[in-house]
This record gives sequence, structure tokens and C-alpha cells, in this order.
Amino acid sequence: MFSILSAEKAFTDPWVGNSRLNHIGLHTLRMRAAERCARLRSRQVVQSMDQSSNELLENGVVVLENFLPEEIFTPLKQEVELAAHQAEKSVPLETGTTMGFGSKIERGWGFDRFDGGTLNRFIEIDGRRMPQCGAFARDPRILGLSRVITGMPYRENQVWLYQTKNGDERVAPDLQKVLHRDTFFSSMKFWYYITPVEEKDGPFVYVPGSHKLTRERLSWEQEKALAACATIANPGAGSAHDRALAIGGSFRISEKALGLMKLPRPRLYPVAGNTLVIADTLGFHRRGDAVPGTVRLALYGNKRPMLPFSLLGH
Ligand SMILES: O=C(O)CCC(=O)C(=O)O
Ligand SMILES: [Fe+2]
Repeated sequence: MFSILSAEKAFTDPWVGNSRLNHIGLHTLRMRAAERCARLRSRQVVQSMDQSSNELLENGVVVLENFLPEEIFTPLKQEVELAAHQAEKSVPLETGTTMGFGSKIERGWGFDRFDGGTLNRFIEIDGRRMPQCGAFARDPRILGLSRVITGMPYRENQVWLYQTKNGDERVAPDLQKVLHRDTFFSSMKFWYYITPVEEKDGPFVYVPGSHKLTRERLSWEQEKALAACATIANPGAGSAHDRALAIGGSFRISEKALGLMKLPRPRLYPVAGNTLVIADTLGFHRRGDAVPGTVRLALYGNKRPMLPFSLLGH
């Protein structure tokens, strides 16, 4: 019962995935209530809305070029590149060969995880050894934008040095390269790119404005929720892969369905180094198609509220 009031998104949960309750609108009710709570929290803690805050609320995504002044960016870049190089010396950057989301592989300096062929390398920020990164993890502007989206800041220890190495889609497809939304409520993710990301490197892809709960969006969500319940009721139907995607609660979407929702086409965000990309991942997004072997290097953080129905901003 309490799972309905939690951040649980998987329809395998007996309450979240309850067929009767979903027929009378449980899923969309949770979405609308969580959205109200997020707006309420945000209003408590956001003192003033600057241009990027407004853009973020309007589009669900904002790109801030030349985010740091040169005299801060240059030593920060050196620090990040050194840490990435040291990690690579101990464990080379490799791509994956198995489908699906891999589990964490603990390393001395953090962990690796594969999304299909894509390697995600997370290197821990040790503030004593990496003072520039430590300071970046407390950046007041990004903390402010996190509050705009979720009404909450992210935790400093949730900021990582994040390298992505693109695998070969023909060998092991990456589920993050399929358009989706992360969960049923607003969450914040940011990537502060240290090096340029070109189209071939798999830039972030986002559908501007798709974080809004329009009538069309809510009816699509309702359909997806009922499809998830039907999948659970028919354990024999469909491949294991399709079943997992239907009931996992991170709904995938086709470009055709986007059009039916009157949303624009997905937009690619290739960027120069020293650029911040921050998004509400309730909006539809994906990791862009890439040439196998290319690498992205960023500082990354996220805030997915553990209590999406909390009324208190902080
Ligand atoms: O790596 C990216 O550009 C986006 C991947 C994604 O879907 C996510 O982190 O939620
Ligand atoms: Fe995602």
C-alpha cells in the first residue's frame, strides 16, 4: 500500500501495478500529485527565477555554454583529465558485449557499469585530492536549478566524474539510446561536459517541452500503464526483453507517438567543452547515436527525490 506513496515505478509492485486501480487512473493520479508536490516544494525554495530557470521550466532542458570562467575551467579540466587517465591506466576503457543494464562493477576509484555496449565509468570525487571538482560539486547555480525542477538540492556526494564510451549497437544495443522518460515524476540530471561532444560522440537528445503533463501526455501514460498491467497478467506473452521494458516503469516512446502528443521532434545537443546541460528527465530523452569507440567526459549529478510526494522543499 505504501508503495503508492513512494518513488516506486515498477509495475511488478503489487500496488503500483494493480490492474483495477490503474483502470481507474492510479498511475496518472500519482503523476499529477507528484507534479503538484514538486511545484509546491520548488516555490518554497526558489527565491528568484533567472532566465535559465525560466527556460528550464518551460522546455525541461537548458544548455549553458562557457559555464565556468576560463581561470576555473582550465585547472578543473586538468584535474578531471588526470583522474580519468589514472583510472584508465588501472582499468582500460572497454565497451560491452551483452544486452541490457549491467550491474555495478566496483573499482578502487568508483565503478563501471554497462548499458548494453556502452560503458559508463563513474569516478568518485575526493575533495582533498581533487579540490576543483570538490568545489564544482557545490556549485550554487546548479543547486538552484535542481531546486527549480525538484524543489530539492542534490547531494554533493552524488556528483561524479562520468565517462561514457559508446559501444557497437549491432553487438549490444544500449537501452538509453531509445527515447524514454526516467520515471513518473520530475528528476534532475546534469552533465557538465569537459571536452566537446560532437554528433558522432552520442550527444544528449531531448524533446523540448515534453516534461509537461498535458492531456495528450496523460492519456499516453494511461495507455502505457494499462499495457504494463496487461503484460503482468499474461506471463507467457512477449519476449523477456519487451516484457521488462513494458513493466519496468521507464516507459519508452516512438517518434510517431511524440507527433500524436503534438510534441516537436527530438533535438540533439552537441556542445563545446565547458558547457552545462541540465534536464528534467520526466521529459522524453535519450543518449544520441554514436560512432562506436567515441568517448564523452563530464562531471555529472542527479536528483531523483526519494519521496516524490513530500510537501517540504529544502
Ligand atoms: O547519457 C545520456 O546522454 C542520457 C542517458 C539517459 O537516458 C539518462 O541518463 O537518463
Ligand atoms: Fe534516461
